[in-house]
Amino acid sequence: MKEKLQELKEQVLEELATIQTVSALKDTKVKYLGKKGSLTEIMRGMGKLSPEERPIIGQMVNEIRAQLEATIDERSKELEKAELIAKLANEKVDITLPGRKPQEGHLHPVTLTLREMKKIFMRMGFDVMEGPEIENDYFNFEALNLPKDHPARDMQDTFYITEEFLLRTQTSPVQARTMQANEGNAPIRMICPGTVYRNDYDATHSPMFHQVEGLVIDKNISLADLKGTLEVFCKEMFGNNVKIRLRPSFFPFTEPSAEVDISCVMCGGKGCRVCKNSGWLEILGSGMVHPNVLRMSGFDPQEVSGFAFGMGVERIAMLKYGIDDLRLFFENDLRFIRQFK
Ligand code: 2NL
Repeated sequence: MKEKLQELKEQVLEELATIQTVSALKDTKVKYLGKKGSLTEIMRGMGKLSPEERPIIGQMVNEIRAQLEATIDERSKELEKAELIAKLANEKVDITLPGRKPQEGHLHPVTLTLREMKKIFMRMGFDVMEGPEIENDYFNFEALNLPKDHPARDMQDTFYITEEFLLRTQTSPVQARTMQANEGNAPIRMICPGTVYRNDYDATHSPMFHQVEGLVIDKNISLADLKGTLEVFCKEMFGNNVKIRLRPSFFPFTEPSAEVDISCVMCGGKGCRVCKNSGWLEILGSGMVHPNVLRMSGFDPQEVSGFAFGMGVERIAMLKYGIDDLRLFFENDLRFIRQFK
């Protein structure tokens, strides 16, 4: 028995010395020291020994087991270290290689245009006001001189939420709210930029789009103030060479009303495909605030007057950048969007 144990010990130590990998080492450990390992087998046979031999052999088995375990642990540390060194040598990282750049984002062309529009009006002393996108019937229509039976309230082009609430079709309700909050006190000089919703979808209409509306109320405000203000805006936006013209029009909330055209930014007014050979491009609607609108929001039309205007941000952006389909703004095709970096 003693010889057998001694032999086994020598055999294991020899084998351990030749092992080159951590996984082979694990296999060897199982082979000799595991539940079904050789040393364990020998211990099982101890029942056959005489009572005098049993403690001696038992002690020897324990010593050998301890020695082998210690040797295996030692080898294991050596091999792990060697394997790590080999791995580090193989997987060397070249820190001098150029890094991978994260893709840089930028502002959307509609945002760029909106910011520019706001800046121009802010320089002229306009306040910028915001309001809710879910409006009630009163502020979206009634307060703007659009009574219950007015065709512009047609279910076909408005997103109603209930009888009472709807997605605002314009940003003018913000102006009505501001007028009422001011309790009849002039002056008011404000713009309200924001998202608006109408049930329309084609190359020049989207169900969600953006508007900038403006309102000035004070004593002695005239059509000349309207024209001068909008001319400054158009020149700042499209360059000093643009001309503007006012065409009589109709809006329920202004009287008189006018559409404002600019000389075509593509051909300079000679006539081209973009302006359909007219030399002019329609860019906004405007007018003198209707006395009913002033009265409903607490201003006396005998005391003050005002002008107002409204324009689509996407339309301005299309003219500024020469884009012919408004839907491009919302399709999120990066080949289109990235051109505005
Ligand atoms: C257009 C026309 C317009 C207004 C908006 C307005 C607001 C108040 C009172 C009177 Cl509180 N008017 N806004 C006036 C004229 C035209 O927008 O074509 N927008 C895209």
